[in-house]
Amino acid sequence: MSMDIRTRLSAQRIETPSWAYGNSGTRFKVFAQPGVPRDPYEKLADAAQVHRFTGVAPSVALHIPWDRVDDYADLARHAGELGVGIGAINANVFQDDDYKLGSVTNPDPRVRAKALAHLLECVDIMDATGSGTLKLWFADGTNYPGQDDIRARQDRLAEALESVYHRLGEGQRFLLEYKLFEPAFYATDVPDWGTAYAHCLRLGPKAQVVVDTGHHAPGTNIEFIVAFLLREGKLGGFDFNSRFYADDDLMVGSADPFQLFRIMYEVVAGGGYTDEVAFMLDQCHNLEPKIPGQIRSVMNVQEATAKALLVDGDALRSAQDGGDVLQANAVLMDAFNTDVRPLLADLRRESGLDPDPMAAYARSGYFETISATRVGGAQAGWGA
Ligand code: RM4
Ligand code: MN
Repeated sequence: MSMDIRTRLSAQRIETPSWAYGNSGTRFKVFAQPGVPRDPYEKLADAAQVHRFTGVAPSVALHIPWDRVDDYADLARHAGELGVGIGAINANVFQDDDYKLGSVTNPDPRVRAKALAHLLECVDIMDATGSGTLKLWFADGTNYPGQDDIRARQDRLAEALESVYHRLGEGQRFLLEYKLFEPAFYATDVPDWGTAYAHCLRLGPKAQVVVDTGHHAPGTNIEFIVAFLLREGKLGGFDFNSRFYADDDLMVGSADPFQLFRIMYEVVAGGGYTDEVAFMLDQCHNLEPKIPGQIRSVMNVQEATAKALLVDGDALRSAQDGGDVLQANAVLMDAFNTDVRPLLADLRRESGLDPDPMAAYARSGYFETISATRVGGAQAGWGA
């Protein structure tokens, strides 16, 4: 195996989301877990554990207002002391009564102004934390035909995105996220990659699309979207998770490791395995413990990446050029069917980590400590 694969794997960076460490659940019930953080400082401490045992998760995405603090520079300092940094700032314009009929697409200009002010506040937080990425997901849409004017809502969206775009500073960008449906059940304002792409294209290079792997209709070929966006320079990053039915937010690589491999293959083949593309997790651990849930997820992304890097590009190209369908498919499957766990264990050993992050975390006693010390106060949750 080429040295190059090992170096590239060691350089991987996967961002974990602050909200994965808080309590979460379905619309029916949130099950509290012992030791769950009470504030953003404690969430960062948990995220630092994921980095400590995997070595490849050095940044943490924040969600505002879930992670609102008085002094963001202080929060960033705290992160630095823990050996991690602040990653993407996720705006939240979906949990205020005012947003019932939409945020930036709301027919009421007062509500639109309020939503825009929040998005701009998120850019201020980027300035204070040194974050380069703003992630925008809009729950906006309508439930009934005729409820609002579909085209007018696109105009309002475009106007807000333009204001945010012009507020971005040097080295800052926004990633526009799409989602097929939910909470809107009739017409979602940014339902698919094409809509997100069109808005980003009009604005310029600081606007890119983020692919949340749980946000498509069943059967959608996500790797095609990845290949297309990369080719156009518009793939800004991923929100990784797994789904069986809708936006399930399960651990990435758990439902369909083959799909994750196919996605990572297109990333690698399309030149997207760089710092320009953000590999973020967007997950909730409703049943399983959260820190090991994140560690497992990071490892799943590493495994898919290792397999993608193992694809023999020359053999693939010559099979493709020769029209050898079976051989081309076999080259890809050979890589997918390779057990990369020994390679990753070896790489961890080389960088001074335990080869088995799950076991090392379990042995560390961290869970016992937080369960015993984090008592009193309100546990963090997703605020739903
Ligand atoms: C949304 C979307 C966003 C995430 C929230 C919690 O469905 O995926 O990226 O921030 O959920
Ligand atoms: Mn997402």
